[in-house]
Amino acid sequence: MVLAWYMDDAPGDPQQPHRPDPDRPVGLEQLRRLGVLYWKLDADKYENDPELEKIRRERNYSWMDIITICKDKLPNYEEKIKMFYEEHLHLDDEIRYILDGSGYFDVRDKEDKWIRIFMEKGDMITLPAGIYHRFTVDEKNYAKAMRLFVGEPVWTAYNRPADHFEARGQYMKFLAQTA
Ligand code: KMT
Ligand code: NI
Repeated sequence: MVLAWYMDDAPGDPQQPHRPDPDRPVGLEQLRRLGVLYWKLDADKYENDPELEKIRRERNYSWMDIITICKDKLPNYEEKIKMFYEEHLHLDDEIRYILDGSGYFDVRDKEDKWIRIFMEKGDMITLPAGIYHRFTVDEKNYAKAMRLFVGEPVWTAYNRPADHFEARGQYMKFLAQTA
């Protein structure tokens, strides 16, 4: 099961869980209503996995690469970590499959509250185009992820506010329909 919760408002290190007490869990169904899709796969066989191939084929996730997020492997680590954690949106879906390590994807709900999604080895997620989100590794400082795209990659992140984009308008429409 995916582990997700409403974040607490405590200041401090974003790489800590920020999981409130008492817990405020968020389920798959609620994520789905935000357009966030989730799969659990066997990351040990990502190089030859019929389940992964099926998802990629059905959803046209044709392009992929692998990024390792840790101090020693990622050039400009500190700068990139900071960038990933700026609230932003993309004009295409953000599709990530965690092959090793772990991290947090934070997404805004309909009331603009932060939902934190804990992603570890074997977790695959699609964040829809136009959703405001951010990413950080957790306190272990290590994540290896497959990045997938429908066709050619579109990397640009638009920091909030970015409400004038067509993709944002489309996403708001989607949210209104699933209310
Ligand atoms: C992004 O766009 O936020 C990222 O690529 C985060 C790193 S992938 C786990
Ligand atoms: Ni992003």
